Amino acid sequence: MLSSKRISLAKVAARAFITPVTVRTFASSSIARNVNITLHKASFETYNCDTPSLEVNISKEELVKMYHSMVIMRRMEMASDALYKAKLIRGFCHLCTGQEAVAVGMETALTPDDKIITAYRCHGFTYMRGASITSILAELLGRKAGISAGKGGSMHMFTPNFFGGNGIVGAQVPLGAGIAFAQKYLGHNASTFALYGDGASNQGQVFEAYNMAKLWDLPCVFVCENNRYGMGTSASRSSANTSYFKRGDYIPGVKVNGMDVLAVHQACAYAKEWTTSGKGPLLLEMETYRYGGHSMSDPGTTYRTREEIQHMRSNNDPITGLKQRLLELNVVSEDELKAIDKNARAEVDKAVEESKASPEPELKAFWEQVYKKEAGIPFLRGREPEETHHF
Ligand SMILES: Cc1ncc(C[n+]2csc(CCOP(=O)(O)OP(=O)(O)O)c2C)c(N)n1
Ligand SMILES: [Mg+2]
Repeated sequence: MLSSKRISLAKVAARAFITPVTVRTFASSSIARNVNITLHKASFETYNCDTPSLEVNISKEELVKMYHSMVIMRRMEMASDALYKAKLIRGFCHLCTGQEAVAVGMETALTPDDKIITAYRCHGFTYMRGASITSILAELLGRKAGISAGKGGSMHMFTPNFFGGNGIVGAQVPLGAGIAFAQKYLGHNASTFALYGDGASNQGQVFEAYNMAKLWDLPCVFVCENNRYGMGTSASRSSANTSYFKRGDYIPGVKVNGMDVLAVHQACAYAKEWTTSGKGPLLLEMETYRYGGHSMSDPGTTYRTREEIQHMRSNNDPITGLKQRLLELNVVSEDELKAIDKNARAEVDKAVEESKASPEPELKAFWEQVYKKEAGIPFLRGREPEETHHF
């Protein structure tokens, strides 16, 4: 199964402000623009449903675009890491390094009508939903060019079809069910993907959302991004049942190799088909791994070993995995991949400079976009009585 979106390399390059990358095999094999790939048997494990197809028919352009997106995401997070260490990003900063395949594989299976909601590990999803790198970095820097129109702060990452930056663990899950309710109520042929982590999975509200979603057969895909830890607590220390894909009880589920972008793509296409065909909700568990600590203030090495991290990096890295496939399939050459890597670095460097050059928002921005003007709210309380703002 393959997304209907076909994005040419020229478009990838246009978005990236770079010279178009030429893919060697295109010129010589225009008859075979698509490739067939058989995923590993262990890519999926199911609970009360069929297995998503292991056969992937996908265009070479889309494969290269997946690679490009993951490389950009990795670079963008590395840039955020550096900006944080330079004390230009302050407060909390949660990076998704290692988890790139989830955001990329999901987006390539969806259309813009589908909605995604997640918590604070949201930079990659924001990029995939169409935000520019500059708008994401400027948001983290608290600058005017930030995605939330200059409000600043590391937690707000909204685009019209994406709601990220929710800081209360698990609270976005019932909101996701609510968005799916609206889609069903309004007769939209689309789904909502509501993401949460292994740490959030034990929140009572997650189960309340499961219940309502099944009761009303909402087009909601509950996606547990199981990166094995919630802050410094391993999944097995927080969850009595770590088979997150089975925890919907009356909701079928699929466990997915979340380090393989194509497995994620297949599972999300399957989930979209499932939920929009009136079968009700579905649960996906993405088995993934974060290379860094929980946030920038956590070195991430006190509750797990360096060997574990190194093992995941060396054997399961989503970018290296796709790179190997691209080379084996003769879709691109090593040199072409190197050019993509180099251009991605230049693109992110440029975005860093642009976002740093953006001014800080004016103080009055703090009072804007809290309530709709039409709501007629007369004032907003500050931290202290004299800070109360009257509109
Ligand atoms: C209701 C609530 N309880 C506790 C916290 C503190 N907290 C922030 S992140 C986090 C861990 C969540 O882990 P997980 O859901 O696995 O997501 P990950 O950070 O691994 O992406 C906790 C406990 C919170 N933000 N909200
Ligand atoms: Mg986690």
